[in-house]
Amino acid sequence: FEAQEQISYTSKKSYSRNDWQGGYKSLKQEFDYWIDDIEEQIPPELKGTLFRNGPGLLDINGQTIHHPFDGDGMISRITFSNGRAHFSNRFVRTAGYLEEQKAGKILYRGVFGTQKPGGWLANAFDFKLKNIANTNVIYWGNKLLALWEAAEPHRLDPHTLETLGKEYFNGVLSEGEAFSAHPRFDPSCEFDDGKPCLVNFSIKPGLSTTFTIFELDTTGRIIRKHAHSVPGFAFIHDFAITPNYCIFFHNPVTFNPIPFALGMRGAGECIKFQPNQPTRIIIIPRRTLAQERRKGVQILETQSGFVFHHANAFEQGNEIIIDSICYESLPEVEPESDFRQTDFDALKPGQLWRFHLNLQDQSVRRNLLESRCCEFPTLHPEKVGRSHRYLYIGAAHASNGNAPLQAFLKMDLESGERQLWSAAPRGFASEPVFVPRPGSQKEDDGWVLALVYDASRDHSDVVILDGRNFNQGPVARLHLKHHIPYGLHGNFTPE
Ligand code: 3ON
Ligand code: FE
Repeated sequence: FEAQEQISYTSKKSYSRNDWQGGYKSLKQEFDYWIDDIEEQIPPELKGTLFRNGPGLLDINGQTIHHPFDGDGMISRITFSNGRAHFSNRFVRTAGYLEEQKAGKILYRGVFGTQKPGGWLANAFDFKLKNIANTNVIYWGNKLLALWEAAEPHRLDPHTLETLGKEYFNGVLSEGEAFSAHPRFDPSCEFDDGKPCLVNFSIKPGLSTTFTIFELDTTGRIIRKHAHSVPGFAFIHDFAITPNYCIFFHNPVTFNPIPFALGMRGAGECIKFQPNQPTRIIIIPRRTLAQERRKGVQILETQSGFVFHHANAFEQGNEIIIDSICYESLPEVEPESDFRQTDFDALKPGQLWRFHLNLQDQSVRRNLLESRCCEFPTLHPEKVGRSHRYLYIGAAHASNGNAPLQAFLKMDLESGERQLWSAAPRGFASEPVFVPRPGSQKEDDGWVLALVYDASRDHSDVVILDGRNFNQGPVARLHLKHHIPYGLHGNFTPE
């Protein structure tokens, strides 16, 4: 009877937790090969390189890390040319990675609860950070950079993926200074004759929080840098830009450093969500030239909630409109719990909301765009900071409830149409990346590239969907010779 109950219980779900767990194993080997196991065909016009970053190690020589966000960064690279694709992966040789691999044990505490062996006494008063370079990878100004939000970027050789060292942008960044993992690429900067530019930020936490904004030109030079301070502790992972503004969601959280100091919890586990306090939306002008007589930093308020990722923002009349994935609260990482045992049903899903920020009367209005559990929103690169029609997002297979990502959702915000391609029951999704078809005019004319972990083979696939139509399934599915642990972010470069 028990066995029967088990079956009916799991058959309601689009996944089994055991399958999902398979994507959270270390990949210790580094590969370099042409992908030869391909379903259907790689579009011959698809030319360029997809770089992905994410935790490659979930253990250090058998000592398991407490949370995937603490895992050492590993870059995967998939290069497309003439209908063929090449794969390679390399760990970022950060100082901490090299030391720990040599020692064969955990030497650093992680932000999300990884501790050195030996209990709290062995961890107390150790405030060193290991820059794990695991969150994003960008190619900008002829530099390939692995990013982690609490410290400086690591530069890699784009051809060999060899780690070249830490990047300080000609000394504009100082030793240990953060450069977030969520830069935004402005396709046409109004203040630089319409040339593209990269906008990024850093957060310096404390009793008050300092936001620093960086803008880089196409040669990779930091051409603007300015800092602003706001009261209170902040944990801010992502932001959005418009031609004139940077927008941050200052989620209501407090930080209690004592369990961290005493070696009992990671710093990230000492952040407590405050459901009865509002979210403050911080709007920082990208330029503060006196003659423009712009208002300074504006702070608007909205409901409590937690946002990791924004899809996009744009200006419309007196408003800034921003689409973001909101959670009802920040799930607390319990020090005793194992992330592999996550009870998805016990957590609230991330959902896509649209916020209207009225700069005239400082009011905020919001409406739900999509109730399906989703995460990792993306769009056409030319639409960043401009009004967009389409979004592509990682999504759950089922239309309600919380579950791991198994599908990709295309949203048409004009017609309201949704298209879903699902890899369920045994496939697990990750961040999609939209690549415009060369010479295309329409916003959805391109491909959506993503890694999918296939539990049935315990390997990962590179899936290519047609951005115009998800309904006929992938254009091509490239089978890798191994799995890739669930990753975080990445980017495509046509080079
Ligand atoms: O806020 C302070 C400043 C700061 C930058 C204190 C602090 C120590 C917490 C801190 C450091 C923050 C860090 C290192 C954050 C790293 C975040 C990270 C590696 C990943 C975040 C991922 C977010 C999401 C939503 C991932 C979703 C994943 C899935 C759906 C699974 O596939
Ligand atoms: Fe992120």
